[in-house]
Amino acid sequence: MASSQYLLIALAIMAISVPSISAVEFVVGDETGWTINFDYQAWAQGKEFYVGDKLVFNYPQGAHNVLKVNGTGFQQCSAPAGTVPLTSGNDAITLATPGRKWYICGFGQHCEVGNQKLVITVLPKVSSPVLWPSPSPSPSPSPSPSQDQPSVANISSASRFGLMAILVGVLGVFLS
Ligand SMILES: *[C@@H]1O[C@H](CO)[C@@H](O)[C@H](O)[C@H]1NC(C)=O
Ligand SMILES: [Cu+2]
Repeated sequence: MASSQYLLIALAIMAISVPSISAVEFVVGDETGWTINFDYQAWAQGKEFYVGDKLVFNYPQGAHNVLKVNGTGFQQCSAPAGTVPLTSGNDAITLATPGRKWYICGFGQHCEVGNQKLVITVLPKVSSPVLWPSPSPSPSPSPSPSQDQPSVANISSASRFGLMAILVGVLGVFLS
């Protein structure tokens, strides 16, 4: 029985560690893809985007594009001259930094009229595959662009702790 106990413990450790080291790929709009008249805010609702995760915009090439803009550009459905659009129809964007990210379609009135726009908030990467949540988020020497980052880190380590507690409980049932 000892070896199966080791296996269970190993599985529990993997289940705890994997979410923090693997990047998630989000297909924007899921099967609908990137198009007009879709509620991308509803799509983004309840999802947690972390640094290192990927957004994939799928659309028929030539029918749409993807422009990364700032908050003003998002509101006005405009991008500064010289903004290079993504046009492949299968555009993957790796979320490199935390904070608000805005994307619009630059075709015709797709953004203004078709509501083809997406805003998300990218959370800081969960620092390390830890078994035990660290008591405080790592101190950042530079001023952070968003004031809510420390509490976000706390929530994330709190949910990690919850996951760990569940797994320890399940493990206990197996081993009892
Ligand atoms: C944000 O985008 C707007 C509209 O495209 C542009 O005019 C403005 O310069 C941008 N602001 C910053 C801070 O980049
Ligand atoms: Cu479009």
